[in-house]
Amino acid sequence: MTTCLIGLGGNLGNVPQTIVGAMQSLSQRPGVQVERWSSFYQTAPVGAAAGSEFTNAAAQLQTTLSARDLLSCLLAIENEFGRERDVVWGPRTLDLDLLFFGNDVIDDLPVLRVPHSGCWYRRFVLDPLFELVPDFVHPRKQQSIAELRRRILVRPFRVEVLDLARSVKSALRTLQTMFPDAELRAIRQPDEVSQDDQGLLIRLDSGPLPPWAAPLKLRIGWLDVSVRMGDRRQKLINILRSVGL
Ligand code: PH2
Ligand code: MG
Ligand code: MG
Repeated sequence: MTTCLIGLGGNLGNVPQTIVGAMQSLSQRPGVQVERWSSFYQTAPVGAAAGSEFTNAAAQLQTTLSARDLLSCLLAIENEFGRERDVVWGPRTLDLDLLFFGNDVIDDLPVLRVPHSGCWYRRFVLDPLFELVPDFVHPRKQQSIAELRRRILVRPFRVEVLDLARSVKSALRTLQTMFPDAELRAIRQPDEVSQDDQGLLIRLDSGPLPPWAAPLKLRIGWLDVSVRMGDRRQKLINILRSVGL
């Protein structure tokens, strides 16, 4: 038996009713028991095409399935409740994300990353999880849900963007006015990186890291996102919104 945590969300139709229906459907699957779920949270939509306000929740399950089989099961239930996949990060009736599968770290499967890559800095994931399992320790970050949540509640919230291509500085200036509770900085050299683990340290481009930056990857607040040039601004906005800024 493995204890799992899943994130639930949606913003089309009667989402609370859909979530309850999805939990019932999940309980009826062989090898899956739904133990409990959180209350429902109304959350601001993250993403330019995300649509209207979301309802989010989290649930705790026990399963004898593998992570991969549980994921297939979650996808089947999304489909059962009318999920359509035409727009990436678009409005949806139901999204079921596998957040944690016991203490497993799975990153060798292209379709399945556990723990879920966004779960440690997204307010709409951490608030419901905090209600269910405040002391559960993120097996990669080695911090509890309560600690991860407290990190993103700090204001001003510091965000350092590793700007190796020297291209984000002007974008950061306009974003700073949109996000007065954030403290945005572009970082280009080792001595500009702050020493503590507050806030987020983000790299938007992929490719090799300079030797001085490679050790920083171990930092709790490190977030590596590879995006095309034109998408950087929107990606940053999405990250800042998911932190709750
Ligand atoms: N899920 C998304 C995109 N944006 N915004 C909120 N508030 N809640 C979500 O669950 C959510 C979102 C993609 O999965
Ligand atoms: Mg999701
Ligand atoms: Mg999903």
